[in-house]
Amino acid sequence: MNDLFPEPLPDGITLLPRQADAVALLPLIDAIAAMSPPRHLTVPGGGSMSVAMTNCGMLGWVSDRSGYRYDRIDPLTGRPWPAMPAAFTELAAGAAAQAGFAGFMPDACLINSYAPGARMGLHQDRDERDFAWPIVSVSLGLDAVFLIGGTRRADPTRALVLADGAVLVFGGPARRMYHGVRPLKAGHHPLLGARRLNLTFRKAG
Ligand code: MD3
Ligand code: FE
Repeated sequence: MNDLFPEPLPDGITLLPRQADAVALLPLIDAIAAMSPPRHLTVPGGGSMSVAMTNCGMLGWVSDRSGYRYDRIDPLTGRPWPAMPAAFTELAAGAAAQAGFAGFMPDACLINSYAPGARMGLHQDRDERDFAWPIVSVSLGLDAVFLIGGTRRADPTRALVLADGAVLVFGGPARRMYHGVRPLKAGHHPLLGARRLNLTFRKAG
């Protein structure tokens, strides 16, 4: 259940509330951030994203003046991205299996860090090779308002609160839907402070 969206979820979205534990995941995220620090990527238009990003796994999502891509090398460090912890892979594969996607083996985990005011405009995720695999999202820390629309940018959107511990699986028709995140409101989370983290697990390559 959620406050803003009492109707059934759109086809292809599975919500697993309180499935992820920030206490267990935060030390793993901190270790990744110590090797590949979160940074505000430049977008092709020249601006910079309000969300700070890093990655773990064989592939990482990056953006610069030339466009978006997955890369084996962190452009900030010149080294491969930190390995994906087994606990991450298990969480993502377990959630995907519960949503009907047995055999999901993510090769990329994008870690998004939101401070108050950070947002993500409406977009589609289409840099991955095979859209038959879902994307698994894990939210930690402050609540965010997530917007999900249709397959066209102009389609109406609906709002869903992503709370600490929520795991969502976006597969089937939902995989191609436009989505975004409203500016994060100020607040305090006992572990994360004034921050929200979102992990998205992908089969990118
Ligand atoms: C629906 N992240 O990293 S997670 C992203 O909260 C992204 O940081 C948001 O959108 C965040 O690309 C939303 C939920 C999510 C992630 C990927 C999707 C929903 C999705 C891909 C397709 C459809
Ligand atoms: Fe996205």
